[in-house]
Amino acid sequence: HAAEAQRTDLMTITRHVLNEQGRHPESRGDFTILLSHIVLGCKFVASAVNKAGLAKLVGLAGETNVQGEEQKKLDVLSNEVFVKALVSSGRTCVLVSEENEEAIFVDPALRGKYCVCFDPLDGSSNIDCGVSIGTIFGIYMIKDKDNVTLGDVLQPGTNMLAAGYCMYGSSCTLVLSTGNGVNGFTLDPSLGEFILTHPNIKIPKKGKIYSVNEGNAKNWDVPTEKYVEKCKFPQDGSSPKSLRYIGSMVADVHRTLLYGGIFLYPADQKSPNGKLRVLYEVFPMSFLMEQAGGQAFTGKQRALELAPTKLHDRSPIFLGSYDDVEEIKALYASES
Ligand code: AHM
Ligand code: MG
Repeated sequence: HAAEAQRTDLMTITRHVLNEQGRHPESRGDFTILLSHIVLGCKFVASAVNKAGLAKLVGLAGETNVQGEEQKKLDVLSNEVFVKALVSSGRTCVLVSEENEEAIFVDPALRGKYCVCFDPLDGSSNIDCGVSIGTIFGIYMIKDKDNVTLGDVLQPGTNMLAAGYCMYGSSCTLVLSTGNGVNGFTLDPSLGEFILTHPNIKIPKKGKIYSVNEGNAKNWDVPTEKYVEKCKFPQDGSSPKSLRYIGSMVADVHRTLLYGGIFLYPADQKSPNGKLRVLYEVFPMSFLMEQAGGQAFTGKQRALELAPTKLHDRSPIFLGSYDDVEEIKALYASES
């Protein structure tokens, strides 16, 4: 009976969010409309990513293809699609994208109450070899949409209303939290719909995997160095952890969420604030981790409590299983 129900009673992402928002009837319609525009962007990017190799047959990025059309780079194209989808939803007043130096203030006639911070296509180094890449987004509510300023965008992550990512991998998976747990949806290409496949994701309390660009080790600080040493040569009789590093934050975080473990992009002598950007990389992923029962730490504080001062601020980040992040917190505490 359950299998039959699964096949005929499809829990699409729209249906799921409408159910969840039942608690807030006043915002129900607006958030659902906003989300459906984000989902549209994700479907477009999924389809473009699938054809990325084939696109080379008709023309390379920056060149003109046989139809005489300019070929846009995938990340530039994805950004245009998301910006247009979000603006046309009529539910946003300000957008922050990794691809745009400045915040985008939406035309007053099209303004709604939401602010969306996003990285339209993260993991750029993996595009040309067909390895998983993704889109990351975080959503805030703006108090006064008619007088929105840059200051409204630079909020701590604790004010975030919803966050998610979409991974373009061996399947296309969208993971979302509206502050009430984490759910995963897989794109059914034959339906063009995201279907609930991973309800109520909880990250294992402790993991067996660590994920870091170890090529930066010579520039690490002492706690990071000690932590990774512990992963490889545990002194408590436990087995060493496995190392997995894809180099796409979405894919590395997705694995961490499902299998447990820790993902780190620490500070180093060359990049004292690490590499990952607070508003559209660190915050959304930290929000999801906490919602799944894990933790996210910067080396100094709870990641969501950071107060960004600039749009493209960076921060070191350690996120994943509760117990694994506790260990890194202890190492930083003993350092100071
Ligand atoms: P990008 O925005 O240029 O794609 O960089 C972000 C990516 C993340 O997806 C990933 O976690 C990280 O950069 C990997 O960096 P590195 O190549 O330094 O290990
Ligand atoms: Mg990025």
